[in-house]
Amino acid sequence: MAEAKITRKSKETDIELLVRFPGTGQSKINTGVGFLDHMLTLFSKHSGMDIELDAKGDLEVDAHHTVEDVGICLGKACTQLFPDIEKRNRFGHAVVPMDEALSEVAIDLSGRPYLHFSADLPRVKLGTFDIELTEEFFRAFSNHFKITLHIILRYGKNTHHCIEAIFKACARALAQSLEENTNYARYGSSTKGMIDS
Ligand SMILES: [Mn+2]
Repeated sequence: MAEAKITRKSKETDIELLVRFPGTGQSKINTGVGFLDHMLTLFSKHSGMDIELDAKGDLEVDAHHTVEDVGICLGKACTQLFPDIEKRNRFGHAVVPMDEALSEVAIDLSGRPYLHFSADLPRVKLGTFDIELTEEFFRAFSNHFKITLHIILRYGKNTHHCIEAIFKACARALAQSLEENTNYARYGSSTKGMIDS
């Protein structure tokens, strides 16, 4: 089991993060933003990564800095944990329903950051979590893990369900992309012979 530890302190947030892979289904998450804790707990479970996270952010402003900086730290942790993408599936895809909502996510552990985020969501809050922070979280994550990440919400009515379907699909697609591939272990997953920017 490999682990990565990230400590990040700024004037806006103070974050300690430990990620283990392959995980045991355990997570201990406290960001002060209840909905984000809920999303990261299920992200941990479905991605196969154990996440221990303690984040203290400037919630008196709003949840923006906390959500974004947690995404940055998670991306950095994954970069540390997976230096051997050539041996893994590299691509991952998942379509995940959450009751009436359906989300599709495709991932390429490409070494190049790119986020496509297509979700028609109302600009509401779930607890202290602004819905538009979902995109900010995944942008920070894809920028710092340097992956190509396409997120599409196909449909859905309940905003909580929609966001949950997105996080679950992302976790499942990520788990697939991270699986070790015996063929690629022999000859690599890139025709260039390397994965980089
Ligand atoms: Mn839920």
